[in-house]
Amino acid sequence: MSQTLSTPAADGFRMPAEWEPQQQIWMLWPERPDNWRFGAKPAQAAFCQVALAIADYQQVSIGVSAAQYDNALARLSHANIRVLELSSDDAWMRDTGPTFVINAAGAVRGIDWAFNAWGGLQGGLYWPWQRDDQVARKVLAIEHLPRYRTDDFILEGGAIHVDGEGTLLTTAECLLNNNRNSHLSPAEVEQYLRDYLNVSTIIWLPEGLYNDETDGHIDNFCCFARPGEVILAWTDDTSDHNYARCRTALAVLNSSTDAQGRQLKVHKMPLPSPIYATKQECDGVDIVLGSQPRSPDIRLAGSYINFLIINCAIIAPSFNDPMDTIAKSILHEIFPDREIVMVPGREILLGGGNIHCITQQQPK
Ligand code: KQY
Repeated sequence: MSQTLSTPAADGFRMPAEWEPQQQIWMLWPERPDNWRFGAKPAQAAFCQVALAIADYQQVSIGVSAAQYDNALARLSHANIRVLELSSDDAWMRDTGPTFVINAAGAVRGIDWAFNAWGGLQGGLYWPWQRDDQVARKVLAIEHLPRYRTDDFILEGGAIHVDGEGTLLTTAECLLNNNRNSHLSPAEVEQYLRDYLNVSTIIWLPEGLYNDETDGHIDNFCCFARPGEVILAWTDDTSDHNYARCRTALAVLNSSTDAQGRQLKVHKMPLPSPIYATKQECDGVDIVLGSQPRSPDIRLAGSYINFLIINCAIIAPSFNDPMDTIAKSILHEIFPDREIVMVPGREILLGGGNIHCITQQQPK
């Protein structure tokens, strides 16, 4: 694995859309007891359900510590699943794994963004994060793929979505947050996105979903469905903290054109009813100074937008909510050529994210 000193755009590489053909999906095994209740055992079961659902369609590689290697291997026995020893600080492959880029000849490379655990010492979610920051490099080494490293630019994969045709969606709440790249102006942040992802149009939503621990990652709030079409989390409940966020985002999307000059079609995806952790769920999480406190009073950022597109299917979270059926039928209408597979998402949500956050697609 070599480090490439140029930038992807200069070398003719671009980030493909999630619906473009994929080689495999990368994941990590959850273990830390100050994030996942009861020693991460329920979370491990939830991650297994996600990995096995994906493996029905395509290859999955999952990184796990030496201590948990045998356990993960035994629970993920499937011809399409490869279990690899790979240390990390937690299990958010979307954010710590590489962002893959491709060129017209079909070559694949990876971007290894600097990572600071969603805000470093200014509101970050734990310390240290050194092993997480090494995940992208290790994945690219395993795959023998060239690596672009941005030592001076922090980004998590969940903070961006692209349409593969020059348009990027993100939120100012996250990417312009002082706890990420305070040394850069908004124009300089945009230049990094253009240079590394080869995009020409950047659509900034002011905020993501209310109470998202990541400072409003786009992947929990709004995503592309295909070029020219986006799906936005939605509520009509005026008392919901997300009410103003959704309307402001819709206004931005309605007044935006994408890189190809198209007006965006916006599909609304209803939010599940507000979700809170129970006291028992919170009590199962170790209390560690510097880690995210857990309380039954804190609304969790549950959203059906946090789904993963794979080659022939959509893997989406369900929340044991009547809205699950509606969300599934909306996804079915938007993606008629893909099977819609719902996997319980509550346990992953308790840890601070969902299916999109724990997966990363590697393009063909
Ligand atoms: O992408 C994500 N949603 C990661 C969230 C990390 C939460 C750690 N408690």
